[in-house]
Amino acid sequence: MLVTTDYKDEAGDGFTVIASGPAPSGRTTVELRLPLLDLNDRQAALNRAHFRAQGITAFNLVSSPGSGKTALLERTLDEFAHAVKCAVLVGDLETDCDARRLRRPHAPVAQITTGSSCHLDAAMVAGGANALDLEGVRLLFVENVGNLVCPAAFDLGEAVRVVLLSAAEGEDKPLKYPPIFKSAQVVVVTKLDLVEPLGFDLATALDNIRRIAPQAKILTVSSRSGAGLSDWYAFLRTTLEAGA
Ligand SMILES: Nc1nc2c(ncn2[C@@H]2O[C@H](COP(=O)(O)OP(=O)(O)OP(=O)(O)O)[C@@H](O)[C@H]2O)c(=O)[nH]1
Ligand SMILES: [Mg+2]
Repeated sequence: MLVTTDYKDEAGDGFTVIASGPAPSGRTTVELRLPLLDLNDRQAALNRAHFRAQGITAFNLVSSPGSGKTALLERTLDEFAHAVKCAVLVGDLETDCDARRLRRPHAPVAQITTGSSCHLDAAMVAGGANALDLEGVRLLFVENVGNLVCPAAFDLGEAVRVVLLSAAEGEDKPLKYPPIFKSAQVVVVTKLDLVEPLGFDLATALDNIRRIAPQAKILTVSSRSGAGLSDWYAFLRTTLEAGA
């Protein structure tokens, strides 16, 4: 026998309790269903308030696997983070490869391994942030799991969502994966040094980004040659000064 009852909590949000049983064993199973994204949004709001109270601006970096998130952060830690204290949380299903690449004496870094989850969620970020010494940190970069789909739905409590698109992926990705681009404050086209060798049509890519994400600021960079990185650092500085 299944008994399903809907309740409302003190905040007026709904949840469902499903009780089944008693089974032949005499046990009754009670299942509590809460809307997953509601829970995430609540934790994200807590994260956002916590970061703001600490004077930290959080960036959520999202892209396909291999678009150059860690490479951009490596350069940022080397060239920007001496003037402005930065910290990084980096998410992957397995390994601490990226955390080892990013580790610097002047920047706290922690790896989050998600097991089978294809995106970070707000609770993982809260746990990761607790593991970091955030004393004096002004910028927290959260490198999401490489995935152009699922991270779109999960607010982490960031102030700014940065979506990366590399020259190796093709011009059509904003058209094919619109939700993530629509949710971005900034789109960074990466691997600018590969535009020519790969025959990447940069003008079309920029048009596609503008069509899907007219709200987004667009930057073009190469973490290999350093092209465009001064614009990225200027953007970080402006965002900090604006107190986002
Ligand atoms: N030519 C060139 N290669 C780059 C650039 N940025 C990153 N790469 C290379 O691209 C590969 C992937 O870069 P990562 O920084 O690891 O990419 P990622 O987005 O962090 O990857 P995941 O964490 O696995 O999602 C590495 O071999 C980098 O050296 C760039 O600007 N130009
Ligand atoms: Mg990475």
